[in-house]
Amino acid sequence: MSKFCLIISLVMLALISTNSFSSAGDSNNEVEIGKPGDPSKVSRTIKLTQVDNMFLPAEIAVSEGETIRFVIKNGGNKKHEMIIGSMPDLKKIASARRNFPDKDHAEANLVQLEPGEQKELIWQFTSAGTIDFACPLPGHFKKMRGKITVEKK
Ligand SMILES: [Cu+2]
Repeated sequence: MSKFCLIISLVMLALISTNSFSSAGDSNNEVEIGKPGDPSKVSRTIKLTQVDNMFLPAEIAVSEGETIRFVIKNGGNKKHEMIIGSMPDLKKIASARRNFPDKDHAEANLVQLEPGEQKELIWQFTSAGTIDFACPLPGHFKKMRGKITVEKK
C-alpha cells in the first residue's frame, strides 16, 4: 500500500512539474507578427470596416506565409487607427497614446484614418499563431480589437 502511495505521489509530482514547465515555456513563446508585405505578392484582399468603436469583421483567418492587402475603411464619425501586433505590444502602444496624444506615430504596422477615409495596409504573415489588431486610441482600445488566426501551411 505504501509503495502504491509512493508511485501515486511520484506521478503527481511528475504531472505538476510538467505543467509548470510548459506554462513557463509559453510565456517565452512570442508569435512573430510578420512584416510589411510586397505589393506584387499579395494573394488576397480583405476588407475591414471601422465603426465607433469596433472592427467589422473582428476575426480573420489567413495562412502562414500569405501576403494580405487590408483595405480599411473608417465608416465611423471618429478618427480611428488600426495596428497589428502582439497584445503586450498593443497595450504598450495604447498607453503611449494616452500619455503622449500629440506625438507622431507613423509605423509600418499602423494606419491612421479620419472619418470616411479608406487606406491600405499590406502585410505578410510569416509564422503560424494568433496575432492581434486594435485601434490604440484612448477610449477605443478596450473594445476596438480583433484577432488574426494564421493557420499552418
Ligand atoms: Cu478607434
